Amino acid sequence: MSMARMDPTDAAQAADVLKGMWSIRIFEEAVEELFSRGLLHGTMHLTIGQEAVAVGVCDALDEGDFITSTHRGHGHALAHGADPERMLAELLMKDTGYCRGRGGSMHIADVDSGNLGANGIVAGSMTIATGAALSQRLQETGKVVACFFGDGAANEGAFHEALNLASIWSLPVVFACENNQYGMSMAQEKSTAGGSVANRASAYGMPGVQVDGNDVVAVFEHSKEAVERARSGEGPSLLEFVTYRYRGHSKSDRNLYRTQQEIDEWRTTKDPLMLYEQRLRSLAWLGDGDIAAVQAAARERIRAAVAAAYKAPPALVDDLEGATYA
Ligand SMILES: Cc1ncc(C[n+]2csc(CCOP(=O)(O)OP(=O)(O)O)c2C)c(N)n1
Repeated sequence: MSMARMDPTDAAQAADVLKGMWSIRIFEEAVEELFSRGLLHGTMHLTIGQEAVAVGVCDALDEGDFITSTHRGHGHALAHGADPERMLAELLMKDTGYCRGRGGSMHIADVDSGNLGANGIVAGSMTIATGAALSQRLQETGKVVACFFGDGAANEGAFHEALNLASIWSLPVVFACENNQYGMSMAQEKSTAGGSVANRASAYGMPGVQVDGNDVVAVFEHSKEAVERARSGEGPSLLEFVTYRYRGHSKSDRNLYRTQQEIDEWRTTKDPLMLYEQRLRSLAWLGDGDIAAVQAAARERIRAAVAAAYKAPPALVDDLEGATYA
C-alpha cells in the first residue's frame, strides 16, 4: 500500500492514509486474538495506539528508501508496504512467512521493499540504520533510511554512537523516536535526563524536534522535512514522536505501573485514528459512510490475510537447516 506514497494533507489520498492506519490497528487486534487462542508462540509487542507514527513517517519516504525497525515493529513493516499475509504466516510459523516461519514477530524483514528488519535488541537497529545510510552515501544512491526506535532505546549507548557518526558524516538518516511514554514498566520521565529525547539532538549538531505522534499530519510534515534534508546531503535529524501504547509491553504485562484512567484518557481524547477521522470530517473530505467503508476495507484485507496465512504450509522442523545460511 504505502509504496505508492500517500499524503495525509491531500484530499484524494486521505482514504488510503486512513486505511493504512486502520490496517495496522486491525492487524494487531487479529494478532492479539490469535495469541489468546494459543495459535501464536513466543512473544509479541503490539503497537495499538501508535499507528500514526508508522504511517506518517513511511509515507514521507520515497519508493526504494529504507527503514529499520524495533521489537514493536508490525506497524512499521505494514506502513512500508509489507504483505500482511506473509507477516501473519511468519507469526503462525508457516513456510510462506518472511523468514520462512523461523523468525517470528521480532524478525520480520523485507529487503525487497527496503525494510532492513525488526530487531529484538533495544537500539540494535540504530547502528544498522547508520551503516545502511553510510552505504547509500558511498554508493550515491540518493536513498534515505528512516530509523524507528523507542524512548527506552534513547538511553542505550548505540543511540549516541549512531547519532554521532551520522552527524559527523552527514548521513541520509532520519532518527524517528516513538516515545510511547514507557520502556517496559519504566516511565520515560523517570528514565530520561534532559527533559526530552529531542533535546539530545543539539549535542550531536542536528535538528531535534518533539512532535505530536498521534497526529498523522504533523508526523508526515516533520518527517517530510527531515527526509528532504537527509536526501539533499544536509545530514540526519532527530524526531521525537510523542504517542502512547494502549496494550501492555508484551503478552505478560499486567499494566501495574500505570492507571486505567491514564490509558482511557489517551484512548478517548488522543486516539490517532479518531483524530484523523475528525479532521477528515471537518474538512468534508470524507463523510461517515466513506469512513465506515475504509474501516470495512481494512478489516476485509486483514481477514483475508489471516485466512490465507492460516491455510499456508507449516515450517517443518526437519527442514530447519534449509533456512539458514552462513
Ligand atoms: C539491549 C537490550 N536491553 C534490554 C532488552 C529488554 N527489553 C526489551 S524491550 C525493552 C523496552 C524498550 O523500550 P522502548 O525502547 O521505549 O520501546 P517500546 O517497548 O516502548 O516500544 C527492554 C528493556 C533488550 N531486548 N535489549
